[in-house]
Amino acid sequence: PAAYRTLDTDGIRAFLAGVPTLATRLGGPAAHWRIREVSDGNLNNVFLIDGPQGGVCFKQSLPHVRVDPAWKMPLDRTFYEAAYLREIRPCVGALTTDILHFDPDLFVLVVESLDRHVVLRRGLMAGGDWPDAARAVGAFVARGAFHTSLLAAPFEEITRRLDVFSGNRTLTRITVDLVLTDPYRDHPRNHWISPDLDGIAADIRTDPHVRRRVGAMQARFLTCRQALLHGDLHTGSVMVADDDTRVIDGEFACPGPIGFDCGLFIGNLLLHLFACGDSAGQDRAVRDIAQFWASFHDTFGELWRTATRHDGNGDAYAAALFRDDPSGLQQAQADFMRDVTADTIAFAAMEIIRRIVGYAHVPDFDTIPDRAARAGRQAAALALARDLLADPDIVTTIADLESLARGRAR
Ligand code: SR1
Ligand code: MG
Repeated sequence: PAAYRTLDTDGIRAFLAGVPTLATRLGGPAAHWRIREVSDGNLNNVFLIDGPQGGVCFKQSLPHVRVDPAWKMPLDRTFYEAAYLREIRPCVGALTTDILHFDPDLFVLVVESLDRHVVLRRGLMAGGDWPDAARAVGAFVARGAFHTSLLAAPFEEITRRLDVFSGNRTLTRITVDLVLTDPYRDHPRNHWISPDLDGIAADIRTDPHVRRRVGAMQARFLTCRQALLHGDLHTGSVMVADDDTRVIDGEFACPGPIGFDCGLFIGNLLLHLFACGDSAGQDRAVRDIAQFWASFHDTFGELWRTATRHDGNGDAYAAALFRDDPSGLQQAQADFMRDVTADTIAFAAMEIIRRIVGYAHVPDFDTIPDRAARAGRQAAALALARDLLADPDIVTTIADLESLARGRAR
């Protein structure tokens, strides 16, 4: 758009001063506002602004990938992030941030500032422990997924919403390429730390069972419009304080299978488990996987039971079928969760693979100084991911996944 320009700190100051609600929130004269760049992700510019009365977080799309200016990209991602926040905030409350302003010409999104929080990934890498965080993320996924699924509301309402997010093609293309495809083909975007990984990377690419499963998961991601997904739920998309957890960065929001969000989160906890050298940290990662899953599973199940009891008007698993048949409902829920679990395990495996041999790696591994040790732990994580994809029966529950991973990471 003609009006678009990337704002520098002076531009940000003038922009915020021109939006009365934001200027009031910050307070005082604009010249006194402190503006700090905190861009951490691959895509956007992010700044925190503090004034005498309060703070805001300013995020702007760039016409390219932030970490690779040669990789051009449309600007619409903050539009979808703003739309996602508007949809999801009523379902998840303070498990995400409040949207304060969106500018459709500059593709600027302003949300509440979380300056007393840290990024969960960075906190875990520093050896920190947030015992309630994984449970909160599990509740976030359950509430967001349930309320945007056909279990919660008539298909007209649900599909109208999902259709909007089907338009998020720019970032869905990134996911299709970077997460679901590139690691399984020769591609210049792929890279890895050491020739020690050449063998396992080739194994993953050539194993016919892996290929078949990856193909099926590509189809599942693109055709199973089960709910509105966050779409990039790694540990860098979660901010934590001692008494608070928030899921941020919903720019990849799209319709899809619920197990995609679960798989990305669990996949990143598994990456941390393999990267983490100490046994206490590994135990915490396993605990977090267990708590995330229990919270997701129980919250989703309870929302579903409550909706059925109160004659909820979802068009799938309609209340009329199960209102007087609690054991039938229990069986239907078990069937549904079995599918979500299988998706979760497969997408977790694919997240592990793409974060080690694909384009976008994770600092959990990147900061291990000894390259041989790093490659050794990465090879163990890749071997687990390959086995999970090659044989769906190797692990069928999240509890089995935890013990297999814990054993392999020793
Ligand atoms: C070019 S974007 C690379 C990755 O960063 C984002 O956070 C997503 O995970 C994406 O796959
Ligand atoms: Mg992000």
